[in-house]
Amino acid sequence: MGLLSKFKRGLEKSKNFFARGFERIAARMGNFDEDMLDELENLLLRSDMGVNCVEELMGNVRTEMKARGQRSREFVLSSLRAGMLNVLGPRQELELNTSGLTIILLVGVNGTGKTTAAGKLCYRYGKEGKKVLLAAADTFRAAAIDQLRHWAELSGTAVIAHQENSDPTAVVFDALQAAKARRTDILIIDTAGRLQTKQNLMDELNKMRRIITREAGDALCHTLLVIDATTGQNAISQARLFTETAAVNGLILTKLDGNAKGGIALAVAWEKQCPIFFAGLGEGVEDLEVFDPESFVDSLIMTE
Ligand SMILES: Nc1nc2c(ncn2[C@@H]2O[C@H](COP(=O)(O)OP(=O)(O)OP(=O)(O)O)[C@@H](O)[C@H]2O)c(=O)[nH]1
Ligand SMILES: [Mg+2]
Repeated sequence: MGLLSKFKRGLEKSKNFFARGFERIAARMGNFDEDMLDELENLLLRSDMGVNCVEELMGNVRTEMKARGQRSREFVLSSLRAGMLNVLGPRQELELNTSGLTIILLVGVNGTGKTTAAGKLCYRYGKEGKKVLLAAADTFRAAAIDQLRHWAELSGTAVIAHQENSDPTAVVFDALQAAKARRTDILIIDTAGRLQTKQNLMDELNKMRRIITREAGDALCHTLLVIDATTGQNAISQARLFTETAAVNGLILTKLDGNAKGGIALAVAWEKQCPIFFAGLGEGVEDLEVFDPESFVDSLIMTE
């Protein structure tokens, strides 16, 4: 199955929201007038695209309409599509270190899908023939370690884990030594989404990063923020918090198959200018795809 079909299937619910909404507005008349443009703006806002991003998208549509003297449904939709692709930027693959270790540190608030993403990533890279190791650095709950072990079994991946409530940085330390000894290609680190306070959480993540720099300075380290697409505008404040304090260099957007209206991808991309590398499109081990802006946008705006 191609990427477009996978996104279309995953985004069935989001598509119903945006594409059907657009059809309702456009169906009334052949050409767009001011009222219809206002309704379109409203629809974009209700799709979770965020005020700033919507302002840019609509500004762009209006300017293009004026410049070309066009008001047709097709023209509006195609300039909207171009604007959305511009906000999302080109498709970007997560870079892997070809001559050594790549570390993927997964961060994010609780319940966004970090552990699931860790499992799906190790399955994906394992299938590509990479030697993968998982680190259970969420020691806050015993269940988190079991959950990670369950995912690891599906792909036959080794897990480095300590007891519940042990120091997560110590888990990372052990995982780094094991990765070196075993000549691991990719080390995926699952972290806690909730500690006593947000400050604890940020301190913990920074400690992990310091140990990574100290123990594996020549490894390529990505810190990926996992965001639940169904949380709406709250995702923007999470993105701000983590990118400011935890040196995030990319995003994984999960649960796009849920009741997400889809627009949050654009809202966070606009806010953070940070690439979205992967999209979670379901709960299965294979339901994580490379985020492809064109497939995403087309799935969102096309009715069939
Ligand atoms: N439908 C759907 N569900 C998902 C996706 N990703 C994760 N989930 C579900 O979301 C729930 C939370 O996922 P976890 O991976 O446990 O989230 P977490 O970020 O590790 O949570 P904490 O460890 O509590 O911080 C689980 O029930 C997952 O099955 C996705 O892409 N689509
Ligand atoms: Mg977890």
